Amino acid sequence: AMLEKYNVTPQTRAFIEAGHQKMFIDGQFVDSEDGTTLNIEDPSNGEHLLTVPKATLGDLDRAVAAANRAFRSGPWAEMKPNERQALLFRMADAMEAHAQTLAELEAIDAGKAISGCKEVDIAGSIDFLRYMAGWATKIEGHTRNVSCPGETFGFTLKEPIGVVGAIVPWNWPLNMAIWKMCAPLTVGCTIVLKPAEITPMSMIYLMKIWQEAGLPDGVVNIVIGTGVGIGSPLAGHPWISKVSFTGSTPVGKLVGKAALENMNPATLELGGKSAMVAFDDAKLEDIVTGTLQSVFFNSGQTCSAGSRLYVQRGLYDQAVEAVAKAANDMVIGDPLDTSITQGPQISRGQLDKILNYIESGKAEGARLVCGGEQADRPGYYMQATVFADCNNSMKIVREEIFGPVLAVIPFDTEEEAVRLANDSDYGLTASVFTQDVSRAHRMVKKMEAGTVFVNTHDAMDSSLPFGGYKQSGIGRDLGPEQLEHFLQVKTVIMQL
Ligand code: TXE
Repeated sequence: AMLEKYNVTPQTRAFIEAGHQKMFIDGQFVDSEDGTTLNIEDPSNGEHLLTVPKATLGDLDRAVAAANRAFRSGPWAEMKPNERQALLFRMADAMEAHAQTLAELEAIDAGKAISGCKEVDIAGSIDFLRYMAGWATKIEGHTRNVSCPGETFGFTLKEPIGVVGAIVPWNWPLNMAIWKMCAPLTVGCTIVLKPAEITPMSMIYLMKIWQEAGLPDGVVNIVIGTGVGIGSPLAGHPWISKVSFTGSTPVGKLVGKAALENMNPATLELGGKSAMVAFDDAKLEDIVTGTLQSVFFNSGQTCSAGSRLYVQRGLYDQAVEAVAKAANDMVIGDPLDTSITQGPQISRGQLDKILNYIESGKAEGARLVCGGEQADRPGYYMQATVFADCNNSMKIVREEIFGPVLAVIPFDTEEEAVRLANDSDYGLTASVFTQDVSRAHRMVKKMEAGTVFVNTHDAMDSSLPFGGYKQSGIGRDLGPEQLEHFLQVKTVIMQL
């Protein structure tokens, strides 16, 4: 239905009209060895889009074996850092040339509003690949002034850790995969990546264009399948050396344990329930922009979304009114319509989860200011919703809803704001809204979160690390900090 209504690129049209797309192992587009498939649906109307292979354990083994071969021998293993850097830049250029198709496939598959998807998901991914590529020639060990007996020279080497097993979710399918792949590729690792089983399209297309750009066989392998079917076996696979995961906290714990069984480190980017704290002197437009960039962006399906808004009593009524207006102004529609700001939720299951939280918010006495219902159209659309007069004992304030649902809570003093904001199992991001520089600095230090924003929320940059405190995860993506997760340090002591 979408293809009839919108003028998509010939590549997008051909991709979907093919009716079936293959996964990518050792430089080949392949079906699963037993021929089984998964159905991919369009979340904006529930219609069938196409089928993809459902990998078996044998397919997974072949992918991991190919990644091992590519890591140890052949063109990738022999590539100099500056050659690898040049290749990564070519891969980024290819993404730029195909940005429109990538955005369309992502919008169709994940239900993303295409304008935001192009600006944030696709452009952000290209920027990050270029950012990381720059580090390929700048990986350094150290020489140390050693005091060993005799004449001794001591230094360290940084080496790529090996084959990386990556597992990513459906909320930012291309972007999260790029977050997982760029750092390992930069330092010379190879990858087996499992997209979420409901959103594999952009990764399949990316492999077509990366292969054309010159990515050698086996360096990146894409296996498609369920979490239990191949995600868990990938995380615990004996031939990988590192696990990198983004997804829910319960699954992250399973993945981390599976990695540790093989003594492999795991980077885990997990759930969140991030607090926005607005003082009386905050600018309303900053608060509104913060919600539009986080809890109301991407249909609220963002781990770092500011889903709890604490407002000091003097600004409280005005802030509730302002965020409710922002929520009411969200434009729901077809993902490919460039004028919309909100697409559907990813699935019936996620929509039902959100609707259950709405009921729980009402039952626990929160005041529904706007939204609160499934939107009246086909597909899994949810109205942007604001609950006011919430408190920290309510489920809608404690648990990750993963939808466009904001809970607003009043506070009186700075101490109270700190206590309420930190009263969460999660610690991914937090934000502070104030014109008082001293207070901003005090709050930054006190917030228990991997990222603290001031007068904004969910601003990202390729150079700045992103990751969680507390139950929001272990390790960091982005920035030079991420590179360390894919490097081993080798100590060399030479008796001269
Ligand atoms: O996530 P899962 P789900 C949160 C959000 C959402 C909830 C459930 O609150 O409502 O999680 O979403 C793979 N071993 N987040 O169930 O299952 C799975 O196939 C190995 C926040 O979709 O964590 C997919 O590729 N892998 C989060 C990936 O894990 C397994 C983003 C993520 O899916 C597995 C997504 C297993 N046992 C959901 N089980 C964020 N941090 O942004 C599943 N997977």
